[in-house]
Amino acid sequence: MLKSKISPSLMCADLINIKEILNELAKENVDYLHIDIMDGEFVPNLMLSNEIVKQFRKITNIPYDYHLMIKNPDHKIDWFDLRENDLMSIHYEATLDPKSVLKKIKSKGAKAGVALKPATTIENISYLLPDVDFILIMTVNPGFAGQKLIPETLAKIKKTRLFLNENGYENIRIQVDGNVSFENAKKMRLMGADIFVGGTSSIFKKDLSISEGIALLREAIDGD
Ligand code: S6P
Ligand code: MG
Repeated sequence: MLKSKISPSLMCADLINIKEILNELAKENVDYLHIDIMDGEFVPNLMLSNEIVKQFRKITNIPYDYHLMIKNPDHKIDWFDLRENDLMSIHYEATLDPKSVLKKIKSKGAKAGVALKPATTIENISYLLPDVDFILIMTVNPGFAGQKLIPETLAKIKKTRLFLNENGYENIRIQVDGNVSFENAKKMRLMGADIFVGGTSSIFKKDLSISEGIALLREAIDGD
């Protein structure tokens, strides 16, 4: 099993206090900052802008994990402050030519991911695998935080992990995003997920501190 990584979802953070939050996340050694970029077209919502998150680089060195929920990302990759060690995923459903967008992301030294809505399967994207570093399995419909897990997506994680292993892609990671609660994270890990996006159901859960949320998430993923 690949080593687990955690990626707090900044759209769920209290943005008024972003400086303190980023410092706290650095202290907790989180692996990435999950940055949801939405365009109001691919999903019915608008979220974090590339210009705003560019500013956050002044106060954090944590690599970014961009999740682009935008139509036709093809000519938009250059808009982003994309650095080596960052992750960037694009949705399979958002472009006619995902392969060339993935190649473009990799050409910048970042890791390229293909994100799948709940209805998209590993078979749909098998031709992309040579150009993919990770697969983002959405476990809710993209667009909003605070939703309920779509239970069928758990079996999809397992099916995807098996497909990857059987076809020589053991090193492709599986990221999960959407209602990654402590309880669900444990199940997702058992199914083969290794990058966990933490939102309102874990790291930014009401009535828990960030460090408590992270400790509980880590325990759920890698504890006994
Ligand atoms: C949703 C977005 C996600 C959310 C995250 C929220 O479209 O891609 O990254 O921020 O899922 O987590 P939670 O625990 O509130 O579902
Ligand atoms: Mg996301």
